[in-house]
Amino acid sequence: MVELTFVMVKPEAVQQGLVGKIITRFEDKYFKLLALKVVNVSQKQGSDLYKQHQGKPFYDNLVEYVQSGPVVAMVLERENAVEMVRKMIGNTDPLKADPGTIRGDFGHSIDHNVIHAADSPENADRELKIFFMPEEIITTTS
Ligand code: FUP
Repeated sequence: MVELTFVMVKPEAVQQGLVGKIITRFEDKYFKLLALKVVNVSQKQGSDLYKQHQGKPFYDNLVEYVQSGPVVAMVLERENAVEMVRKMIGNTDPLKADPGTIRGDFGHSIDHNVIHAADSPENADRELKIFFMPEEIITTTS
């Protein structure tokens, strides 16, 4: 089924100049780019994005970290987009992520792991709304 997903290149990866390489991987895999922006994440956006982790020991650092520099947020579309992106990014911990995955190739550590991607269509819909107004998402791509 054709679906949307939400992806965010994290601050350290933007700083390292990895945005182009990461977008190329998705373009090479036939994703359509429906929205793209560079964002300084607010406290509210950061805490909304990671609200399922509220109360966990790493939560405060996570929300602080995502605000530490610009991120690149995007909405991608293709068949089984959510599952495909999760495969392409690899395990949360770059040490466990396979080579060839984005985290496996570029990730530094579990808390500096290059990229965020929604883990279900429901979360994709929730997360993309934190960063994009409906009119910022292209609906006519063919
Ligand atoms: P993922 O969906 O692969 O990004 O992984 P999680 O939802 O489990 O974690 C979200 C973010 O929390 C990770 F990207 C990094 C951070 N995290 C930690 O810093 N420490 C942990 O032990 C687990 C996650």
